Amino acid sequence: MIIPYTRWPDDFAARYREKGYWLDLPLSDILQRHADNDAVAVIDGERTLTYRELDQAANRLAAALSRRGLRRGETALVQLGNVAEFYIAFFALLKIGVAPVNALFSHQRTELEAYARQIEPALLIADRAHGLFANDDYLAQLREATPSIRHVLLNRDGGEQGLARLLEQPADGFIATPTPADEVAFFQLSGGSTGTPKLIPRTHNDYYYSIRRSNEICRFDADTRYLCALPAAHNYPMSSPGALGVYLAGGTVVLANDPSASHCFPLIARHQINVTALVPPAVSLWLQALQEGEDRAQLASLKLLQVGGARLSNSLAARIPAELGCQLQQVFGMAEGLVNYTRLDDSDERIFNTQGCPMCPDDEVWVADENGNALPAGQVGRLMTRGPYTFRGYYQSPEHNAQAFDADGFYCSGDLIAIDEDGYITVQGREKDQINRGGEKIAAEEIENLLLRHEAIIQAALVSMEDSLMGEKSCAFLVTRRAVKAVEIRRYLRELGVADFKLPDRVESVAELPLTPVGKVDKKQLRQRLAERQSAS
Ligand code: J2J
Repeated sequence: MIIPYTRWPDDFAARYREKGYWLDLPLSDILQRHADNDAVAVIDGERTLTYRELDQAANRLAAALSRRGLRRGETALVQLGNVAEFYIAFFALLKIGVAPVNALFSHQRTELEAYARQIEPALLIADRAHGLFANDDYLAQLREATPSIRHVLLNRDGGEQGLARLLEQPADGFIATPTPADEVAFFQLSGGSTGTPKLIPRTHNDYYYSIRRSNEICRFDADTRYLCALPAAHNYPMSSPGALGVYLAGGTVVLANDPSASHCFPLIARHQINVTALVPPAVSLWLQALQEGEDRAQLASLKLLQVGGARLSNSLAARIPAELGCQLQQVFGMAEGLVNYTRLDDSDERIFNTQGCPMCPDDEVWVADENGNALPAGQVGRLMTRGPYTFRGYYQSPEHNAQAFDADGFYCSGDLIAIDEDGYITVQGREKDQINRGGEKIAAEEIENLLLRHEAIIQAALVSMEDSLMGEKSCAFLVTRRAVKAVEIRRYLRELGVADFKLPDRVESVAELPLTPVGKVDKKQLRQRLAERQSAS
């Protein structure tokens, strides 16, 4: 069985191999190569796993899953938070050629079911610590709605379905059977702009390259001590260079439950963390904590702070070395592929004011005007890209793909950027219908569709509004049959089962929605209204 995906054309694949980007190694090699390494790979609370232990745990789980009949080419839906089991499960599944979707821990029923519908998983791995899986009610519902699920494993469950039980069984004679390196290794989650969250097939070859090259740029090595404070399943802390970069380099990953200063500062001090990755709002909160008297000495070991996921203001950027006492690296990446970094030896000017440049010499990035023509350096337009680790199509989405790619296979990310003479990018805005709430992405259409199912709502438009901490928050403009309160709308959406970060921060009732000349909702005007109101207050 093989998972279908949009392949790179043969001539591109040949070139990427020739240039040494694609090595034809499975991602499980990242751990496999350290099978005899007794250095610490991951620290999760009071638990510590060496590379040897992590690899053996993954082998035991992989062996147990094969005994239960899971086969190469099948898929799994996984929802684990920042726990060592996340990596154990990820490597175990790679080893038996089962491709997971790693849902975020903040995801709820709507998201899980949308993913399950698309991949028809044979296996579900979830956590009793998640509200949905605290008892078996939702589990039964999900299984009923997803007949493909043959096996369920639960973290923090001592019973029959417990993950812990499988981790105790021996892996005698286990032989790994990963999928071929140019096939799908797993699915990454798209931030999305459409009604259903899209999945991004990532192959071993492309993802492994992206991690390896990230390590070179960020200089990760066996002395790297990385704090993973963002959701482990997100592409950024997973691969830029993230935890997988650390494992490849033989360093240590320390897991944090959240990026708050009160949680992270003591972890940094205790484990002598030298690099971590944050989104801009977390940076603001760290700076604020220091101003309010948190001891900066706790951060003494921290050498490099990566910031990405959303636009970092120049002023916040400049405060990082000055107040946190470490170097800043801006990261502008996407789960679809392309990642840009400022380089460690770039000037402050570049590090503070740009979002870096592409990591690979064969990343083709250009700026298009609305007719698809290339714009000269410095002009703002649509980001177009293709390259050895940028995907060629969303999973099973031919219609959307026809819009998201041009005839030459360039992906249009929906970002508005400018590229300077030296190839450095600044992110100027966005064309996709998405809200970037402090790095967490909300597809407006997904929420609007759910709002329209409410009996009192006739029309709905979700737009971004500026927020000093989060960068953006969301506002729902509604045309309703009767007066509705924000709390009612939020409760309604929560009951439908959407992730909390997608609930509108504000609800505005209006008599009608403004339209553009072609009859689409004029979101620009709605955003302007919010901005005017904000500047007036
Ligand atoms: C402005 N916007 C940014 C930045 C991402 C590394 C880092 C981030 C992601 C990520 C990632 C931005 N400034 N520095 O996958 O490997 C916005 C853009 C982009 C979208 C992608 C990685 N960094 N963005 O954030 O798939 O709009 O990946 O298209 O979640 O985030 O979101 P996502």
